[in-house]
Amino acid sequence: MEIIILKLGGSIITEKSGTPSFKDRLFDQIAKELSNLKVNMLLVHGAGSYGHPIAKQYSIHKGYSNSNQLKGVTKTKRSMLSLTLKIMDSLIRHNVPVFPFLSSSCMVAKSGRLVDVDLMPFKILLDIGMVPLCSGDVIADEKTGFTIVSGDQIAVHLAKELGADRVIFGCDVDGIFDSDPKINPTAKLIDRLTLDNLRDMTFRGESLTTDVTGGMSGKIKESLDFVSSGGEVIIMNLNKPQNLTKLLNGDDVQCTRLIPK
Ligand code: IP8
Repeated sequence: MEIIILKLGGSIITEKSGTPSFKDRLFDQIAKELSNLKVNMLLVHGAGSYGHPIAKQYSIHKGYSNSNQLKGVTKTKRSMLSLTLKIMDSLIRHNVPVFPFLSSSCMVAKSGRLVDVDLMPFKILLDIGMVPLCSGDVIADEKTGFTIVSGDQIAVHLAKELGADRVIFGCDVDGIFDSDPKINPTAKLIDRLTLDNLRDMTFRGESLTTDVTGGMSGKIKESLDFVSSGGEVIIMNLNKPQNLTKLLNGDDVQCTRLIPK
């Protein structure tokens, strides 16, 4: 059966600004949709307000430099765990057979890039119909002691290693626009981007749109290899009810597809 990796962006599951807050009503809708899907699904969630502010406060993304950071690592991990639990609770309410993974327990990085990921448990559990759930996380790093690995990097890495057909990035915007849709009401959604378009955009260092944060160009950089080896990456809006269901049913959905040619 087809394997799909769904990245639940931090902006979809949390209120990004302010104190950590989970968008429970929206996520319940998503969980309901997930419960009806007939695909092998692996979920990776982002951090939003549960991870980035604390990580920044303690410079965790810069690696180990002093022992004061250790408290920040622990606090970030605790906060991320509490977010994972909220996601699990909603999935359980909707009878999704979720199986949580702590990324830091099965993944190691070197200078911020994943180098060692234990795939076996993911494979076994996917095979019997469970829905693995992991997240962007603070993980051990061979060079820097610890690092932050984004859910985007994890999603694409797992897709490559597990032979997934598609990675779907669930965001709070329809996809990639030709300008900032929040500033420019005539901004147009780009429905398809080929590898050539993508490399060009990434390597010129363009901000693809200003509204979708640096996170959008990170998704693209992470996706290049996967797309060039034949995988499909879709950036779509999970704020719109039934969008995911429609997409997976092959219906027409506003989104951006990253494709080889
Ligand atoms: O929100 C970041 O994951 P992301 C993880 O997917 C932490 O970039 C702990 C900040």
